[in-house]
Amino acid sequence: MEENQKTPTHRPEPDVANSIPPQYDCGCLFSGSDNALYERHLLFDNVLASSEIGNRERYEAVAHSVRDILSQRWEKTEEIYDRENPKLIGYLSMEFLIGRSLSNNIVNLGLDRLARRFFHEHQLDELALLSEEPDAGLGNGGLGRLAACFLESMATMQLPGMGYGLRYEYGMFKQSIVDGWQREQPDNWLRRPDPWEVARPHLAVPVELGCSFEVREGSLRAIAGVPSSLLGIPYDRPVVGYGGKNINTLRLWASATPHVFDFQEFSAGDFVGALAERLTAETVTRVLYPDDSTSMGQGLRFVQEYFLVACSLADLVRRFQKNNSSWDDLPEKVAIQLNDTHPSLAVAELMRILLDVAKLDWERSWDITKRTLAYTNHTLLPEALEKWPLRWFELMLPRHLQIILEIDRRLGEEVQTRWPGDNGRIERIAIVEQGSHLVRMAHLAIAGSHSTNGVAEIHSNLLRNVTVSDLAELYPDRFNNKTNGVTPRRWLLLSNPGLAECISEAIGDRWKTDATDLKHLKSLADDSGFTSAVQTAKRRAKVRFADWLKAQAGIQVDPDTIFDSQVKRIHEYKRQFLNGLRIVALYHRLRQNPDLDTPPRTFFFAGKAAPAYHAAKLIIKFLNNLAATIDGDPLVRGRLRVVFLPDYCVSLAEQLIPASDVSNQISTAGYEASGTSNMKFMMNGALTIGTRDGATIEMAEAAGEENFFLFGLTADQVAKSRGWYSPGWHYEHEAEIRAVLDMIFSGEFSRNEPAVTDAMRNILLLGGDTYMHLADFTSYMEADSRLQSLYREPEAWHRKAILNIAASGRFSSDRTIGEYARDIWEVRPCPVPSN
Ligand code: 26V
Repeated sequence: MEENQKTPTHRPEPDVANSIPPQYDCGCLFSGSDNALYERHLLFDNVLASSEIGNRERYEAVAHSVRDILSQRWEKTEEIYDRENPKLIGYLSMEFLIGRSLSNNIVNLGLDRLARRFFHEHQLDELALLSEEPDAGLGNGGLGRLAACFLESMATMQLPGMGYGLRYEYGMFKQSIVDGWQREQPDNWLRRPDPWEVARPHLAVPVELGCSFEVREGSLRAIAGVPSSLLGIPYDRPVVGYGGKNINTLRLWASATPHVFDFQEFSAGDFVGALAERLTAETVTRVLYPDDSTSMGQGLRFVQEYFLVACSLADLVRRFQKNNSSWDDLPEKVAIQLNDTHPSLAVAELMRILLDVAKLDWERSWDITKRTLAYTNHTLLPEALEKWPLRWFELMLPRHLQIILEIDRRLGEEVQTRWPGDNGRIERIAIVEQGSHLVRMAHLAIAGSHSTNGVAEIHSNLLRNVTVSDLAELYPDRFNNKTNGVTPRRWLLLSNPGLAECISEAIGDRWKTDATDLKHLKSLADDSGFTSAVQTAKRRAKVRFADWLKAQAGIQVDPDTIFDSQVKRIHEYKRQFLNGLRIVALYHRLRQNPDLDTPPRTFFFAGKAAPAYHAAKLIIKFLNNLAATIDGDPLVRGRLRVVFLPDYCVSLAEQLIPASDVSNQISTAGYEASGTSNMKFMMNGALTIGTRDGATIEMAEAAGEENFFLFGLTADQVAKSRGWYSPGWHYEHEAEIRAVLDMIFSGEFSRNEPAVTDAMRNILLLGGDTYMHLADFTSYMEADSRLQSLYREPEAWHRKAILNIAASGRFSSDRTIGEYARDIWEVRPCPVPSN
């Protein structure tokens, strides 16, 4: 029964695994005949002499050919949605971390075999050609990548879903490492035309603001009292579902001025003024904020958020009105999901539309708004919970402010009726924070929607019981959990073809669209033939990664060592420092006892620090110093290696994750909402060493804790020991901690850089060790010893790896989306029939 309950009602149809979908006439792409798509694009798109054609041009020609093939189907999807008028999901997100599209679209269209043959016949270097595509890095990390996985799942499950985001001209910055420190370079990913985007200027949307702006010294300044407007130009990208049946749309908005085409103004003489205005308007979508916790001081970010909301709601309302007549039907026809509070101005914007445009009364408007919107929370960190100054609303969105104040007044009344005289509670629940005059965006999102969800069980519980407990008590029925997931198409089929094939040979390929099918691998965990096939696949992925790394970065690593990875944003709570302490301890042990028999290891780190987050940048510096010291010590050569991989991005993850033996998920318990790289590693047969935090708890439960290396304090223990925890105690009483810290503080890893050592001493010891590194150190080392012992028994190791893969099906984003569709959106699939 329980099983059934959890099974989503919407299952995608069985896949077409590598058969060409009948609806495509794609022979021409790869035929080599005169009018083949590829040849034509190659010859005519760039107007270049054939001697000047390089891999970039070849990439573009292949991408355009694939786009030609999918374009009819994309059109058709739109046509069917228009005709069938199903309930539509609008997924609003400030971030979509898409990565590359070409190989993903080829696989999802079922063209991979043909493509491989084509590359072979044309003697094209497939890897070199694919890597001509820049990553679409329109996101910081987990939240943005989740949005991309969700869109892919919706398309695969034939759910009518549309992603709405911003077309940042500059995505997530490029990271390089200079002298161990992070350097940031702008990511000009649109420098060359992007074959996947289609501009739709005829669908542009005007956005009205209560003030004007000028750009001065790089920042946007408001000019009070002079209303202005912007134009949102949509750029559409295809989201190809696996099997290529439904092709949904990701619509990204670019800002422009509505006046630039105003010839009146031109002929009136202010040509230069008009162009300057255009530059100011275009500033709004110029750049993604590269900070996943604190950009609250930035007015431009606030404008970006409103711009996304205004454009996307106008678009959704326009679509709705095309086929529907009564506003009361809006919640039956549109479900809007707010990806974190970033688009939560949607509450006020939808109210404005219903009150001022549709002329409905307050009660009706409020009811429709709540039933249409739903909100997902992705973090409990107080510094990442958005609050915006009331003053900015006054300046830019005066009408929205009126509406928010009225929502707040009524909310206060509701609390007063329910808990008369409980003024403390009214204050805690209020949308506008007393004293600070800040608008709490999470409160607005919770009050103005019918669903609030966290992204893993533990996170949803903490959200409900701690972070917003008063609101949860007021609206208990709104709160629910939706544990995250990742798409098995990109994260297994595409990135690990060797393992994918080995799985399909064993259990067929239904798992590609029903990942719960992976459970059939469980019975093969003791099958020596299958175990050795998995082992071979891992070994090949490691060699492939090592070759790739050598070619890309000139870094040489040994596939015969344990590949032990921690890849994610650099944050104190994620505790890359703790991993560093473990490595120092292992190094120290070898120095004390060179004859120690330990399996050789390579530790990989990758991740970006917010440019203004000094402690995070220090972590990067320390890890690079550690790498250099260990590299320079002949005593541990071939036994220990630390590699910091610069510029972590989706494409790098696709290479590294399949090759990893060990996944580190070691956040201070209670701080990581869910994690999603943990799931990708699990699907690829890495074993997890981690704390009981986020979705790792559910992953261990699914695979059996005996197949995980869990360690450390629980979230409960962390919270309870906050008051009396003392890192000094651990330093005094635990010999290995002291040895490790003394080694670091002695400057061993940072010669002539006392500032680095001092800062580390402050974070780990003198400053109180907020994230409790020292409390978990010893149990981390114990878990690591268990891991080392297991690695000496390859059969036992791969048995556990298989049991992990077998249990990873639950962490497919298809399962997550099925739950959203059933519990929150109440949407059904709208299949686009084959021709
Ligand atoms: C906050 C801000 C604030 C200001 C400007 C830019 C910005 C960008 C992002 C954020 C929130 C980041 C929250 C986030 O990424 N949370 C992660 O969400 C993942 C997907 O649910 C989850 O797996 C991770 O545990 C969680 O840290």
